[in-house]
Amino acid sequence: MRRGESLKPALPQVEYLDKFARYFSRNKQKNMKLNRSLAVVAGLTAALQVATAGNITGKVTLKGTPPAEKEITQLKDDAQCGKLHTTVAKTRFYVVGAGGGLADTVVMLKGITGKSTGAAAAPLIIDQKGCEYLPYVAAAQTGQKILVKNSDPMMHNVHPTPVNTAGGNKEDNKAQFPGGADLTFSFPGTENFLRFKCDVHPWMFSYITVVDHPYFAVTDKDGAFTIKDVPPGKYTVVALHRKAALTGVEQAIEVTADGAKADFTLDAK
Ligand SMILES: [Cu+2]
Repeated sequence: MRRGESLKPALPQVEYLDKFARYFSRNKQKNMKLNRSLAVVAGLTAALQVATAGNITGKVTLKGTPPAEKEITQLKDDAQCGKLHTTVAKTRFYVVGAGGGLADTVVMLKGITGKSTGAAAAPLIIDQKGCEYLPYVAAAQTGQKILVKNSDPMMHNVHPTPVNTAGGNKEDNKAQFPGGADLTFSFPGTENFLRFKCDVHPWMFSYITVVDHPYFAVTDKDGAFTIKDVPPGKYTVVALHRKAALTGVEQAIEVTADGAKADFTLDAK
């Protein structure tokens, strides 16, 4: 073999590789353009969805005079828990704020199933502070993580007692030492006012309503609520309160791109 000949077969190969590189580069640019276009379309779709979804806002007002809240004497008499309170710890059955606004009312769309985004949602956080659960009333989606913290210098025992066992909700019971890791709970079935209790301190309760969609809110200290990003349409919205409306008070609403208003008046019982 003469010198030089060995290079000849390599030339077409180099040419081919070069062509391939140019072809790949062209297509890469095309693909990038396509990806950019798809991203723009996805962005527009998301923007349109947000633009057309509306918020349901409203206020829940209590009519009448509720029974007086009672001092939690067991808490006061507990050597450790009592000294964590500088004011009298009372029951939280009716928390009424400005203008008769009723706190701790769960407001949610009714009749929507299988729309939970709970698996991807930020966890609901419940704290144990001053030997009380905070908040007293909350709501979470099915499959959403519920993190329970212990901010107290003593042990608690976190004990959810669900009734929708047919829906897969399981009773649990975990001790939590001071400074211990947060405990995680999650429930696959819907349930109104799923009770959490503490076996160490028999006055400690929290009630978490588990919903199969993200369209719910809990009223604030003045009875106000906002249910965000509801797709336009006609719905039944229901207000639930442990004492004033245990089985719920309903009203029909229509949500447009401008949202909707839904005020409720509940009777003290
Ligand atoms: Cu406790």
